[in-house]
Amino acid sequence: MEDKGTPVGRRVVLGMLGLGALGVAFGSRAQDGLDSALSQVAGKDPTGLSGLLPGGGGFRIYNVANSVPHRDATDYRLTVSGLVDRKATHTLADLRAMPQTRLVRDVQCVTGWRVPGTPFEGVRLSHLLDLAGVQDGAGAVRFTCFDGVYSESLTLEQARREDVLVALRMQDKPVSTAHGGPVRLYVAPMYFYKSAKWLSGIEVTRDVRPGYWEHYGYEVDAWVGRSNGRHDDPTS
Ligand SMILES: Nc1nc2c(c(=O)[nH]1)N[C@H]1C(S)=C(S)[C@@H](COP(=O)(O)O)O[C@H]1N2
Ligand SMILES: [Mo]
Repeated sequence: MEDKGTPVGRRVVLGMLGLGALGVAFGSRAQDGLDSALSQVAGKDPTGLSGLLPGGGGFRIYNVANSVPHRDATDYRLTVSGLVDRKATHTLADLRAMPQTRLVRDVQCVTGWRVPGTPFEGVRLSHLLDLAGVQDGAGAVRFTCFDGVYSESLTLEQARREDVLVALRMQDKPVSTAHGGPVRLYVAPMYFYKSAKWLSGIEVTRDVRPGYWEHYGYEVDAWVGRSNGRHDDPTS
């Protein structure tokens, strides 16, 4: 009967008992609540006006799922699987310990909005692929998300570009929950739908498997300015 309210209550209690950092625990819960509330409103906002709310920073917040479970340093995992020699499961600490690359590029959504000069920082996707050892016969990479709904894909050649990151930071701070934190993909030269939020799986496959929006007509090769019938200036 009281099960509904239990998870949050237990988290807070565990925070009090184990960590002793009561203010921090409450502070971060409150922030997450704001972030996810904003992302849920914005995801269903046909006017796009919620992109102008504080925290948007010129971005529209998109979420095709009804809700997104929160993950942080304690429970976040990124799996690398498929046609690889060494399957891997990386924690946030693992990813933070790897070489980091910072890129500053414009972001372009296929619906028209553009945000200039946005810093993204994280691990090159090519580094994770090298760690796993891509097998002969592999031709593509599929990305899955812990929202349980979204997916994306790149060819192996695209995935190995230097401007494709598994991003831990955006706008020079940790990727917020609303923007797909703690870890999102960042594909600098392509329309922003390629940059899967709440990234949880990297699967090396033989062929490209079209992602979520690509089933609704977006192009698989999503180069900014050279796809989807648009003529925007390139972003990378
Ligand atoms: N998991 C997930 N990733 C996603 C999306 C989404 O709805 N779910 N939307 C995509 C689209 S269309 C865009 S434009 C960007 C928006 O990123 P933002 O919400 O950080 O502005 O995320 C992309 N990645
Ligand atoms: Mo988009």
